[in-house]
Amino acid sequence: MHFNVTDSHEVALRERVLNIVAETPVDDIHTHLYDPAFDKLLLWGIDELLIYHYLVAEAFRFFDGPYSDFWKLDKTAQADRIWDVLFVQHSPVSEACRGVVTTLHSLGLDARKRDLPSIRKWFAEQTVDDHIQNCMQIAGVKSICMTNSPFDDLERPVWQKGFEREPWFTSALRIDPLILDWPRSARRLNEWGYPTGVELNVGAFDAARKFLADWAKKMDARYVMVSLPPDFEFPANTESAELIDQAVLPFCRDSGLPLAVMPGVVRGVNPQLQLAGDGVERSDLTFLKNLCAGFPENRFAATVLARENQHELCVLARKFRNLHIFGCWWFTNTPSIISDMTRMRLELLGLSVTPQHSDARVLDQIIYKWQHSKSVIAEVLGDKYVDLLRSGWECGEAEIRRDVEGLFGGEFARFCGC
Ligand code: RAT
Ligand code: ZN
Repeated sequence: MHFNVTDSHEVALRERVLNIVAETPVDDIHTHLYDPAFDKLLLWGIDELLIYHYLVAEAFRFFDGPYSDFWKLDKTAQADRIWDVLFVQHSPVSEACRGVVTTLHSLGLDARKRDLPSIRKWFAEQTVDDHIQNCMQIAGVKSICMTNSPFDDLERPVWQKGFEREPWFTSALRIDPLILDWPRSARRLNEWGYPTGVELNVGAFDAARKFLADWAKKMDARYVMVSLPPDFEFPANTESAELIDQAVLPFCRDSGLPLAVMPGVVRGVNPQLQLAGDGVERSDLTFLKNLCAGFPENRFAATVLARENQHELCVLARKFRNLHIFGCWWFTNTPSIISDMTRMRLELLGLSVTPQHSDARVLDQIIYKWQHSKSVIAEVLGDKYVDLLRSGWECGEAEIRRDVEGLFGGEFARFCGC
């Protein structure tokens, strides 16, 4: 039976949801942004926006000639070429291109004039500290979780030297090289004072655990994170699986940190595209089921790259409360897919999910990534509350606010045990 609900009641409810979603500040739980102490590693401004690898991949579809013609250009010249081909010669309809437009518009710049030099001039007049505040305020982001890798030669020295962190920058300890390239990582661990051979044995696992403990402490990490290929298996007789079993999981249990896994990425499908050259394949999620079932004392967060995996991921989360689903990652971060995925997650899991993270690599991107995602999430939530209303359950303002706060960071914090 459907309750008799007037159209105006539904319109008002949708409007309320829209406003609450717009007003609710977000914990952005996965980005590639840095505290300003990392100096040039924190990317911002129009040229960085234009040479974002999502746009590079799109621009190359129009470029003729060797890839090196583009790569040999300096940053400004690369940005010029991308602007010309994706914004002047064609209309910027893709999600990544529209993102630049939304961002400029929200910063008060008129992109319609197609005047790149004057946009550049405006950015040149900003200071980084003010710009961070400005972007966070416009985006409604209250904290930014960095992706921090001790294996990154540019960021490691900053950690080693020490710095005072802005309180709104949190950290996730990223460990792809440790898991996916042990022989090289073993050599590096040795150099850094964690004696180990390349052979995996008790000593090697001890060294890896100590390394994780030291870096998680130094970074004050909220969780540990690794991206994985689509065919990743666990348990398995592989270095990666053994390291997870004997080093990462014990460390996570001891420290209480969740392990976030990001399966589905195929690195370097077209190496000529450099950072833009990674692809996607459907993952075998058996490994995740085995982790969740075999290690109930561990907590796992997951975002999966292939659209085809999203339904089974939701079902997996229904079976295992030590699994938290987050974000519409990378190629799934487009309005139509966010809409599908968020709908499916809410329908199968209710509110125990984190529907989105920004994955911003350029500070200014938090503006468009959140604006675009929030408008889709608000629409989906509006539908859900209206469905409830028609079924005989009305949610009040405070209840909706509570739910939305959960979706934008509260649930993840609870899951992490914060
Ligand atoms: O989305 C991206 O920018 C990718 O290049 C990756 O960094 C991905 O998000 C990852 O964290 O591996
Ligand atoms: Zn990322």
